[in-house]
Amino acid sequence: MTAPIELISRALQGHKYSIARLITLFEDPRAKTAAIRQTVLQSLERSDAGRKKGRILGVTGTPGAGKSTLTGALAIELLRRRPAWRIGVLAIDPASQVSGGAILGDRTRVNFPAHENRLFFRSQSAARQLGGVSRNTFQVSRLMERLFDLVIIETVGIGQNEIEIQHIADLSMLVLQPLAGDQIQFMKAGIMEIPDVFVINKCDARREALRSYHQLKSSLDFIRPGSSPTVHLFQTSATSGLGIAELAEYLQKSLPVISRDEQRRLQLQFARWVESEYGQSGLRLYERQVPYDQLISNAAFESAQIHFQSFFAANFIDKPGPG
Ligand SMILES: Nc1nc2c(ncn2[C@@H]2O[C@H](COP(=O)(O)OP(=O)(O)OP(=O)(O)O)[C@@H](O)[C@H]2O)c(=O)[nH]1
Ligand SMILES: [Mg+2]
Repeated sequence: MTAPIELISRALQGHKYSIARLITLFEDPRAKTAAIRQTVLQSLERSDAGRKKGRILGVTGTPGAGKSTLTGALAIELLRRRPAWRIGVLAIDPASQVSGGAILGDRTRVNFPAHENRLFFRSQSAARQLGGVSRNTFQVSRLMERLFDLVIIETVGIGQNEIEIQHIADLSMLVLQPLAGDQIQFMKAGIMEIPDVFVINKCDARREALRSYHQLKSSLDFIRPGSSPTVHLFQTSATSGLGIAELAEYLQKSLPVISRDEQRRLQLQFARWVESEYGQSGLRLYERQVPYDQLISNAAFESAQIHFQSFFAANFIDKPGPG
């Protein structure tokens, strides 16, 4: 791989092929490729366009609830309201094959001219997935937030404890469909505690939708009493456009002002990375001797990866990690 300087400046201009190539670099979890990722992030930080970090919206929910369609509709509506924004969509694909942007674009039914560079799609295989995201989702999100004003991550349809997105996104949105009987399950899973925003999609089916709305509202009042001012509940139809403006209005106002605990997020994700690359023995080593608190500042996440690689090797000479 040649010096990525040109790639970076083209990516910052919205050139899709360059963005895709950079993302591929960030999908590689190995410590030995961390140096190049660090170079990329550092040059992004030095550039005016890349210095500002975009926000990350996590879209999760039951399979088939309309996450992709809603993501597409929201992206279009947000761009209509904020023409200067760039939006990157990262969809975690349950299928094991990695597909290009076109296929996802089709799936979301987003009708955007090919030369439109304010909207970018990427799908990521959920092979070796963890809680609805792929093991590389976090790494990729760190690149994408430098390239886009908003990154929307659509997770694989969630099950009982697949709420990993909460540790990556600034705001998590749970998409349900009317009368799916999801509510009871979510109560059990404790998943209702997580999302900042609840959406009942497919509200073109009016009667069922209304019933689900009230059911969810009373569940929330029960599980999260007194939470009404902070929990946001929307009814949408991604296909007819109903409620999309209200949801977009809320997101466009609230996303830019959310603050995040970056250090905590990086530390948690570093431990995740250690575990996925070096397994339990790596994790034990890390937990016994966490020397990384200082290192895992934003820019030095990759240095910490490089350092851990040799740290691990020194402790497990005859048991090298998969990296
Ligand atoms: N009636 C109606 N159908 C919808 C709506 N939103 C999505 N759909 C349809 O529901 C089906 C699933 O939509 P997707 O957007 O693929 O749902 P998803 O949650 O992304 O699905 P997975 O990623 O496969 O879990 C498609 O046939 C959509 O056309 C809606 O608001 N109303
Ligand atoms: Mg989908």
